[in-house]
Amino acid sequence: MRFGLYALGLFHVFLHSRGAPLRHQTMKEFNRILVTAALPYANGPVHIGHLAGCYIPADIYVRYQRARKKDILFIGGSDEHGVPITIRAMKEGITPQQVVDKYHALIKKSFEQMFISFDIYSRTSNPVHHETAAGFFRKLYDDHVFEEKETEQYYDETAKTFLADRYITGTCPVCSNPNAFGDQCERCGSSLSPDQLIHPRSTLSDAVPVKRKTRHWYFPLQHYEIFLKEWILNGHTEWKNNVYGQCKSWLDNGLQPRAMTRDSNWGIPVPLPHAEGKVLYVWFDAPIGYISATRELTPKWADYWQQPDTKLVHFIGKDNIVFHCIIFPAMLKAHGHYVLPDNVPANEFLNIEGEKVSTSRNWAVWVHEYLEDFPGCEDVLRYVLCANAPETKDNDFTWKDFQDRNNSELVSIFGNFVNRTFVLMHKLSKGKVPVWHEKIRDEADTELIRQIEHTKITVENLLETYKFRDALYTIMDLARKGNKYLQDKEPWKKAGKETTAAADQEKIDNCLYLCLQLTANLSILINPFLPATSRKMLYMMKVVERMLDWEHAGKIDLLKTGYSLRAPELLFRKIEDEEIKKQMEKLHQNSVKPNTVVETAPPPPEKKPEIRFEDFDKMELRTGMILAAEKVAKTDKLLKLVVDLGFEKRTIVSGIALHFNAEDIIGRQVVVVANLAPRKMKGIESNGMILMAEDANGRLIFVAPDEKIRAGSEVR
Ligand code: B3M
Ligand code: ZN
Repeated sequence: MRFGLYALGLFHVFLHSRGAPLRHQTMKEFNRILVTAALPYANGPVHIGHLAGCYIPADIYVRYQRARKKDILFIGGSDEHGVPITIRAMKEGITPQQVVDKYHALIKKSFEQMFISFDIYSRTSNPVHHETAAGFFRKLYDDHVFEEKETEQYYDETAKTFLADRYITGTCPVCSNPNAFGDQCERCGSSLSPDQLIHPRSTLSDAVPVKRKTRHWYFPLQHYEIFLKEWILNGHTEWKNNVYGQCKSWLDNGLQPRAMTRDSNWGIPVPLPHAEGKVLYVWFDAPIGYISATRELTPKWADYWQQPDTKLVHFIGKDNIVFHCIIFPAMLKAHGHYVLPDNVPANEFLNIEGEKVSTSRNWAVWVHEYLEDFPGCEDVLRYVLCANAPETKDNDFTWKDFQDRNNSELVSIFGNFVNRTFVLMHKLSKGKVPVWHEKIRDEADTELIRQIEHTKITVENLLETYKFRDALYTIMDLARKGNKYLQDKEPWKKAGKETTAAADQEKIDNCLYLCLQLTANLSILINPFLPATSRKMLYMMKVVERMLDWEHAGKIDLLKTGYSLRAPELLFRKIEDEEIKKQMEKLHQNSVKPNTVVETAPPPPEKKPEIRFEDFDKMELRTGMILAAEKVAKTDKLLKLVVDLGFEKRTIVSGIALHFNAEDIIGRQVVVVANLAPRKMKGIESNGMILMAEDANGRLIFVAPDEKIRAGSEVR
């Protein structure tokens, strides 16, 4: 077991080092640490995926560094701007302010109850944040960092507002989902831009949006490409593979300017004259929220943000990597006065029972509901989410695994060891810490002492390199070894006689002494992971919080001989099948089933009356090729085409502009109804018709010969 684990640990170091083992970490001396955890959108409660992805690892790291007496701050808060908030407000029929007030309070409480020990949990609607973010923008503006550009964007003439990508729905060009969003199709996962949607509609009014000119300030990311490449790809080879890989792919693909402002009335107003109706882009202001919250917390905030001996660490989920590794660092660099992150140990996603978490489908385990259903089991969730953390790849949470890990790891290994130790001490040593008899120390004792010392160092190395799962496993392994030691020594067998021989009593003493010291060590080691459990152990040992200082780990004189300890309390309770069954039912009952049909089943076709062959034969159908195509001015749907019919060229106006870009269809083979009477459309005479097939979702496909054929060939 042990070799397996160490081998794994080494393998990781080797992989991550990319030939320069921990170069950055060993070379740089830091005097203070600033830890941030992603600011969750205050548009809904937090679920266990959020905890596993970012808050639990961040909290473990912070608690560990605090135990090491490091100067460290842990910054969090709610992200209260952006489209997610306004969409939620629309859905609930309340104002954005009411949305953020409601969810900020709920999220904050969930974090507190899960013992996420922020030094501050702020919110981006605070005045100090508005001022900090606007000031940051203004500084970049004054330094002429931004490029000002006018572009065309979708505008809803009914709602009289520009539409954020999320506010536009339409048919997905990839999978034909009729309800895809302008930024993404949630059915097939394609990331989209609003222009790609077929039949775009505004979610505000259902109107067909029109293009309108608008002016915005762009951050020229491309100017930071060389710097970012050097800083990340050469300077931070120790970053996690998933993070490093994503950065590399962004950098390899080349960076583009990004608009840092939006047309909206919810957010931080752009601090410039003539910028009414414009706010800062939520991803511009949100990361600055870390700075604002630090300002709010301490007058010494600038030390943490501006002194180069600060170690800045961002804990986030994988969907936020580009913002924290590329865009925000480029902003900080452009500003010039700030430190850059030393690491961004992002996790992947946690799925639930084999399926992706979906808040819209309610396929999630909500933290506030867990806390209600499992009072007093906060540490159990912390344990399971760390033991099973999606550190290197997406992972799955299942209720069965939750139960197993509780019952056969926390209860049977950790809890059992501590409980047996206490019970035996009361039975065989009058409730007092026995004497240690060095002269009879045997090999098993020596090995256990070595394991205690060794575990401390291993856990330290793993935590410093953000391998929380392996660190937790190592600690559990030590408890496992404690159980084995106790089982092998069987102190209860030597005792219980009328008078226990002095030599036997000495053996009992040594065994209990070491088990008690191991218990004390476990309370220190497990403290960052399971803080409530650790406190329970302190209470049972009647020792003060200071014992949890990391420097005490690895020692075997933590509890002094003769010291009397309290009666044990169970650290963990068994979780019953019935409870798990209930959770499974809850998950399935409350969730909305996904749209399983990819193509909506078409309604029965409307049949036309029978025709005779002569009727059909009246049509002149011919193959053609599109030579030119252009959008008809002032229409959404019409394209003006020039089609080659071999013997002549025709102008045909076709209502396919919502489905095809003009430039994409030039050169296509088509079938034309060549003898259709001319019709005028928007002042253009159309001479013929292009045949299209249309599916139940309204998607149009060209009907064309499936091989190249001379233009003008007859179709019949
Ligand atoms: N609110 C996105 C998210 O919750 C965003 C994070 C901001 S961190 C500065 O995933
Ligand atoms: Zn799709």
